[in-house]
Amino acid sequence: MEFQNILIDVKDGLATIIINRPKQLNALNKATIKDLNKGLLTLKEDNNVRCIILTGSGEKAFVAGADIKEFAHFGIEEGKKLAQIGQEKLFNLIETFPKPVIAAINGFALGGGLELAMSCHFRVASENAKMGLPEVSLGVIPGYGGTQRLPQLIGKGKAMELITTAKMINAEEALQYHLVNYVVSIEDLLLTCKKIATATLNNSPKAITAAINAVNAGFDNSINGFDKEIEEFGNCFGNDEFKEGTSAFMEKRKPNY
Ligand code: DAK
Repeated sequence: MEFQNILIDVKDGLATIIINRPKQLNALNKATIKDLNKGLLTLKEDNNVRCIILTGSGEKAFVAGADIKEFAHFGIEEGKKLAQIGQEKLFNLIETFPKPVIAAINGFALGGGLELAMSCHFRVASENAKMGLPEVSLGVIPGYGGTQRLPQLIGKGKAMELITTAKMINAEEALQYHLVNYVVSIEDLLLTCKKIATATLNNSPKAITAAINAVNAGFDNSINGFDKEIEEFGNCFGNDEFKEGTSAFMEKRKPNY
């Protein structure tokens, strides 16, 4: 797969997507959002890929925000339209992705960059990482889901503080707030993510998708999460991977999904 702004490496069931605009600290412009959308849709259909790691190139930034130079001249309608398109084509696509998506935060994750990391299923940060939603310092608010996902992850009070002060936090603070699951050295970041990803590879891909759907339902006001869990749980009984998983247990062997 060839893209202008991202690199994709697929190996042993695991895809690593690298946002590759290091000179602009991997700022998210429209072209990068388009590349990410296309790349993710391709990986969604690829049965050889079961888990995805998303990171930024270099050791300085995951993504330093939406590309300020690109949206500086926008009007009201343009802003609304782009927020909606971006949310649908990238941020919601990742959140509802049927395979686990892990953000490897390798430096600055600001504004749209933190929003991108928050749309992933979970996050691991390097010790040098800095995170924040500085949008109000630029006269806008987080427009790629940040006002919703930050409170979901760290609670309303802390989220209000971070959003209204536009303050950056370091990796240790992010760990304390449960914004990231682990903090490791920059050298160990991808290795740690790969270890976690590998642990998912032994499990039923269909059950993992069902679990992602059920967890997400709990954060969607239009759905009863418990009802969704019952539905997804029931559906598992009709699929071949459930039969394989239970047969393997009884035959004292590893399942082959
Ligand atoms: N956009 C464009 N270019 C960026 C950028 C960004 N967000 N962040 C950094 N760069 C570029 C810099 O302009 C510089 O390019 P040159 O001047 O060399 O050409 C290069 O990356 C290196 O940056 P610095 O020289 O500034 O590097 P430093 O180490 O001195 O500082 C920094 C690193 C991360 C502290 C600093 O670069 C910085 O403050 N960056 C901006 C952080 C930020 O405010 N991010 C944006 C948050 S607001 C929307 C939806 C969502 C949003 C907007 C619209 N719509 C739907 C319309 C979201 C907005 C945001 O994300």
